[in-house]
Amino acid sequence: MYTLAIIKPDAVKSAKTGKIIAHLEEAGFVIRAARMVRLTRAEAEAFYEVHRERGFFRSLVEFMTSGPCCPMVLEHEDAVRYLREVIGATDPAEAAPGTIRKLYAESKERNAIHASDSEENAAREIRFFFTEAELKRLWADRLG
Ligand code: FUP
Repeated sequence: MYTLAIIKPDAVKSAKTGKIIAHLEEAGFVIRAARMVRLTRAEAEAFYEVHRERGFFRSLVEFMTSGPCCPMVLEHEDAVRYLREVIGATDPAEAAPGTIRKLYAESKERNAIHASDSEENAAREIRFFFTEAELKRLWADRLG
C-alpha cells in the first residue's frame, strides 16, 4: 500500500530533508518516488482545498509556497495509518517522542511533513504530484 508524504518548506530550508528521509527508511518505508518542487499559489490552494474555509488557509498557502518542498510516494503495509503514526500529531507540542514532527517541526503550521489522512486522499494526492506512467516506469524492468 502507498501513501503520500511531503517534506515541507520549513524542513527543506533547515536542511532536514536527508534526516527525515533516513527516518522514513529506517521506519521501513520504501521510497517509490520523490522530487523537489516549488508549489505555485494555485497548486497549494488546490492541494489544501478542504481547508479553504479555515482561518489558517491563507497562511498555510503562503508557507507551502515559500520555498521548495519534497513530495514522496511511500510504500509500506498499512502505509496511510503507519505514516501518520511515524510523523506524530499535527502540533509538535502534542506529538509523541521520537516522531518526525516532535524531532523536526517548528510549530503547528510549520510542521516539517505532510502525510495523507485516508486511502482515498492518498490516491488523490499521489496523482497530484506524479503521473501513473512515471510511477510504473520508475520500477519497471529493474535489475535486482
Ligand atoms: P495533518 O493531517 O496532521 O497535517 O493536519 P490537518 O489536516 O488538521 O492540517 C493540515 C495542515 O494545516 C497542517 F499540516 C498545518 C495546517 N494547520 C495550521 O496551520 N493550523 C491549524 O490550526 C491546523 C492545521
